[in-house]
This record gives sequence, C-alpha cells and structure tokens, in this order.
Amino acid sequence: MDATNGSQPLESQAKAFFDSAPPLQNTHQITQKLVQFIQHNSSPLENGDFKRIVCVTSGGTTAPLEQRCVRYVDNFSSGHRGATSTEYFLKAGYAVIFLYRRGSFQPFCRSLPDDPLLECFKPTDDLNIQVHEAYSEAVKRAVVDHHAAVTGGLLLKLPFNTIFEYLQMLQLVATSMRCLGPCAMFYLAAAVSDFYVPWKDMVEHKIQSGSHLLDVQLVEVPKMLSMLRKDWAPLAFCVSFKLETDSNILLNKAAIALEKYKMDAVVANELTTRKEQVVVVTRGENIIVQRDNSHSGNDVENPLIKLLSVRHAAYIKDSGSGK
Ligand code: PAZ
Repeated sequence: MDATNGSQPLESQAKAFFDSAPPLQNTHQITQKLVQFIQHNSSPLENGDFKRIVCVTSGGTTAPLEQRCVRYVDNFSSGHRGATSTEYFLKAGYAVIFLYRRGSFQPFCRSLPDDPLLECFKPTDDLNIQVHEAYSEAVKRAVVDHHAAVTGGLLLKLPFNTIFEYLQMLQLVATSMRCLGPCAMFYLAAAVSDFYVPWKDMVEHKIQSGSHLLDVQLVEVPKMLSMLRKDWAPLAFCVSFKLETDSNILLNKAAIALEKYKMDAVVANELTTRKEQVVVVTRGENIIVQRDNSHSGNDVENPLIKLLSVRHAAYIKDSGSGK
C-alpha cells in the first residue's frame, strides 16, 4: 500500500472529501433526531443556566478498500472509553450525543458479560426465559439506566462504520450544535482513520487474490478537527485524544495537536496503560488523571469527566454567556 499527502488548502481537501464520499443513507432522519434532541435540551434550567450537551465519539472508523466492501483497514478502539465516559457525562448532568462504531461497547453495559443475551438469560422451560441470578442486578441496572437516559431525551445514539459515514455525521452533529455556543462540548475519543481510498478510486468488486502485491493508493484524510474548530462549531469546548504506543513521544504529540487544531484540551494516552492513566494536556498545564484502584469498579473516566466538566463550566463562564 502507498500513501499520499494533499497539498491543497484544507477547505478544498474537506470539500473534495465530502463531494466524493458516498452520501449517508439517512441524512434526513439523523438531522431530525438532532434537531429534536437539541431543542429538547435547550430550555434554560431552573437556575437560569443552560444544559450542556456533549458529543462523545467512540470506536474506530473503517476505511473500505472496495465499494462493495469485503475488506477494509480498521482502527483500534473497543469503544470502552466512549461508552464509559458517556455514563459519567450523564451523571454530571450533560445530555449526550453518542456517535459510535456499530458493534462497539455501549453505555451501561460495562458490568455485563461479553455475550449478554446468551450468558445473562437461562430457559425456565421450553417457552420461557429468565435472568440468571448472578446477573440480575447488573441487567436491571443496565436496562433501567439506559431506558431512563433514552426516554428522558438525554442520550441520542448514532452509529457509523466507515470514515465516510463518521465524518459526514460529525459534521451534521457539529453544525446542529453550533447554536449552543460554548455550552457544546466535543469529546473525540473515536480512533479515526488517517488514510483512506477515495470512493472514485476504489474498485467496485472484491479485490481478487492471485497477485502477491496489493496495489492500493491511500490518501490522507483531511484534518477535520480544524474544520470543527473553524467552521462547524467554533465556540464549542473541544477535547481530542492522542493515542501512542511510544510514551516518549506522547506528550509532545498531544501538545502539537492542542496548538495545531486549537483544541481546549488533548487527552494523551498510551495503549497499554490507557485504562489506568491519561494526561490532560492544556495550554497552562499537563494534568495526570489516574484510576482510583482501591476499588475494582472504578474507572479512569470518572475523574477525567469530573475534571473536564469543571473546565467546561469555567470556559462557559469566561465566554460570558450561558449560551
Ligand atoms: O476505545 P478504547 O477504550 O479501547 O480505547 C480508547 C482510545 C485509546 C481509542 C482513545 O482513548 C483514544 O486515544 N482515541 C484517539 C485515538 C487516536 O489517536 O486516533
């Protein structure tokens, strides 16, 4: 495989990406859901403040190699970070738009086994099933909390698979959230493809075996974080993530991303320790956030979301408006 780098201005690269992407199947439905969700959560609270809405992205995007896709390049992310963070954002009083990779971890399912349907239930006779005693509390909590968040209009879940779907959906979400000004937050935990095959250059049918060389030309995905910051939702509080496997370069790379994309914070994490510790890189300081390991049910996302929620509140106050 070969990769090339675009030298055009970002706006033209972004336009070329969107113009050539296969259009989303259900743009109208997604837009309607977003409008309703944002309207529902936009009335002032009793204390005069506005509800904060966060878009949490989660899971990895795929970059297809064929239009009728059989093979694709994937990005590592189980979706655990995004799903767990969503729960803590809800607890902190946010409404959450959860933009997630289909099949990745879901909010409220942390305490369930890998195959919840088959492992949590057992047959009582030929016609009936019941929840296994060992999981009854966990299943009840998951179902009750998920139901309350969704029916209460506090959690909107939008699935994606490909880089084309993800970026089109992120643009829709961000432009819909623009009206929230600084009350909007983006928490971009998804692992997004850096390279892709443009739709027009992609073969239609399954690539055939027989040749020892897979000749695929990859192109760099335009840096849409800049589009988010500059055009889509310029006043939003933006938190991006930086994942590295070499801890020696992690903080430097995060600091570069903070400046380059004008983020409000970059959460730096190393692959093997990501569930234990992250570093929140901001303009003033680097803050180490650790999981409290005195109890096995604790997650690093708990203190992380508390910290970001406080920073976001200060950001809203500094911007001089509740909205
Ligand atoms: O989804 P997960 O819990 O397995 O992992 C989370 C993560 C490492 C994908 C996330 O914290 C992250 O760093 N996302 C951005 C990855 C990137 O640099 O593209």
